[in-house]
Amino acid sequence: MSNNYQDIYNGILAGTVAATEAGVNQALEAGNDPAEILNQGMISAMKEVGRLFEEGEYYVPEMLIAARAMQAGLGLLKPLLVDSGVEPAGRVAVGTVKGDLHDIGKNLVAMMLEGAGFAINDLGTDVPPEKFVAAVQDDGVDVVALSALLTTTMPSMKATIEAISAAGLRENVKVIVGGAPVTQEYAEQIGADGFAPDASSAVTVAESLVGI
Ligand code: B1M
Repeated sequence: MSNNYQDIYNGILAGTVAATEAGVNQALEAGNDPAEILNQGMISAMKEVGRLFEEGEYYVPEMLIAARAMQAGLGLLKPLLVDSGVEPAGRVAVGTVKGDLHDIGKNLVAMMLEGAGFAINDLGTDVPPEKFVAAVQDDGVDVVALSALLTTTMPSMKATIEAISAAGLRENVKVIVGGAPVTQEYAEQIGADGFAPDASSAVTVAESLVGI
C-alpha cells in the first residue's frame, strides 16, 4: 500500500469515521485517483480486518465499526466514481442474497454499474428470492446481480435463480453472481449467466450480457 493512504487504512482499521473521511478528503485534495484510494487505502484495510478476525484479534463489533468507517469513506468517493446524466445502458437489480448482511462489495458493484450508465434498483441485503423475482416481473430489469460473502449463503444464489426460473422469467433476464467465496465454477454450476471477481469486472460482464 502507498504511504499516501496510511491515514485512511488506519482509520478503517480503528473504525474511526472522522479519521477515514479526513484521510479520503486529503487524498482527493492532493489529486489522487479515487479508484486508487479505494483499492489501496480502503479495500486493503478491509482485507486486513478480515485477517484480524480470522486470527481472533477482531470480533464482530470491530468488523462492524470498520465497515461503518469504510461506508463513510465510500460516500465521499461515490460522486467521483459515478457519472451522472448518462442514458441508462440497462436496468440492474442488485442485492445481497438471503441470509447475508454484507453490503460493502454489493454497494461497490452498484456504484460501478451506475457509473457505467446502468439504472440501479438496489434491493439491499438479506434479499429473499421472491424480491428478485418481483424486480424482474414488475420493474423489467435486464440484469439481476447477486452478491454473497458467506459460504453458507451461496446456496441462496442458486435458490434465487431457481425462483426466477419457476416464475417463468429466466429467459427475460441475465443473472450475474459475485462475492469473495464465489467462483466461475460455482456460477456455472448454478446456471448463472456470468461471474465477476470484482466490481469493475462486474461492469464488463454486465455490458457484454446486455450486448454493449
Ligand atoms: Co463478515 N465475514 N461476518 N461481517 N466480514 C467475512 C465475509 C469473513 C470472510 C471474515 C473472515 O472470517 N475472514 C467471514 C466469512 C467466512 C465464510 O463464509 N467463508 C465472515 C463471517 C464469518 C461473518 C459472520 C458469520 C460473523 C459472526 O457473526 N460470527 C457474520 C455474518 C452476518 C450475516 O451476513 N448474516 C458477519 C458479519 C459481518 C459484519 C456485519 C460485522 C460486517 C459487514 C458489514 C457490512 O457489510 N455492512 C462484516 C465484515 C466487514 C466482514 C469482512 C471483514 C469485510 C467484508 C468487506 O466488506 N470487504 C469480511 C472479511 C473479508 O472480506 N476479507 C468478512 C470489502 C469489500 C469491498 O469486498 O465484499 O469481497 P467484498 O466485495 C468485493 C468482491 O467480492 C466483489 O467485488 C468487491 C470488490 O470489488 N463482489 C462482487 C462482491 N459482490 C459482488 C457481486 C458481483 C460481482 C462482484 O456481481 C453481482
